[in-house]
Amino acid sequence: MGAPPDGPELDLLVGQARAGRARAIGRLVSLVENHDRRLPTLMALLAADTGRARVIGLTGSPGVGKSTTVAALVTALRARDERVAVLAVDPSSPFSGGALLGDRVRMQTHALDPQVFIRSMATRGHLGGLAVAAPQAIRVLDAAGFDTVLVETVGVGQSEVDVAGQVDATLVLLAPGMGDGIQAAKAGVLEIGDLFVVNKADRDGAHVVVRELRNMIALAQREPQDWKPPVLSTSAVDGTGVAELLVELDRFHAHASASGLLSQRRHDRARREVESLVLARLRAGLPVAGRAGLDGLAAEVSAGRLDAYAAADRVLNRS
Ligand SMILES: Nc1nc2c(ncn2[C@@H]2O[C@H](COP(=O)(O)OP(=O)(O)O)[C@@H](O)[C@H]2O)c(=O)[nH]1
Ligand SMILES: [Mg+2]
Repeated sequence: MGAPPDGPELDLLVGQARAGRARAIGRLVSLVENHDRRLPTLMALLAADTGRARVIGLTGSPGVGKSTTVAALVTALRARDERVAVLAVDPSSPFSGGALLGDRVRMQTHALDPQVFIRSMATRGHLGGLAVAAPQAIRVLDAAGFDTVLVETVGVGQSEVDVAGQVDATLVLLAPGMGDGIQAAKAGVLEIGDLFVVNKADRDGAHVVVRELRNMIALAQREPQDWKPPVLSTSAVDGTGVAELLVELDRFHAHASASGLLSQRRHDRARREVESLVLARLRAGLPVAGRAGLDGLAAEVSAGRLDAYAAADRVLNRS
């Protein structure tokens, strides 16, 4: 395969993105979002510049205060002179920007800061879904030289919206009076959180949620050398507890780097990404005859005249 005709334009964009130009970074994220055919070229150009950013995922039910916490963390990280990127991933929306517009308003104090990049991204319909789109977008931001990338996503516990597999550290947010607490823990949240934050500490019942979580975490089987997820309490609206949260995030990063957990996670992430690309390519490369015959085979299978394995073999021309 020769270079695409618009290769030079891509080179230019990558150069500008590396120099921190927001417009170029935004255009590269758009290429990811639109699964542009130049993505393989783009990823090849970026590869050597990746692996430096610290990627932190924030997850939790809608309304717990993820965006508010992101904004507060950006303020704290900027005070340390870090360059920060925010990626709000909306796995349900076919459009970017729409549902997350409110977040942009909340982020407006940062919108004029050239060292902060804020972007929302939709992933529905993406070839390979979140598993491919999020790591690619993160890679763009990483290569653009951001020290920290904050990834906000809705929902926990569902594989499709699970951000845990895409980031270096997962922050699970809960809030009192949200039906969270025990319920959230039951939904598999305890396993994915590296840090837990009970936000809206200014509200009644926050300390109860903190206590419940601490008890549940204490019960979990863990090796002595393993990381014990801290449970913090914040009031993101006024910044209470955010400095402590950052201290714990730093402590986790140091632990993960030293223990090999970070490289293990990055390895697993790369493996999943390659795997989903392989699967997407296999799906796209299905013989036309096989694809065309799918409905006919489905009819045979549903009528009980053929089993699904034999049908699959026929699609793959194995029988
Ligand atoms: N009382 C209180 N309200 C908060 C706090 N943090 C966020 N909120 C409010 O909760 C609502 C949802 O916050 P948002 O950050 O959009 O939640 P997200 O859906 O998880 O991103 C907004 O009205 C926030 O102003 C907090 O610490 N205390
Ligand atoms: Mg939000």
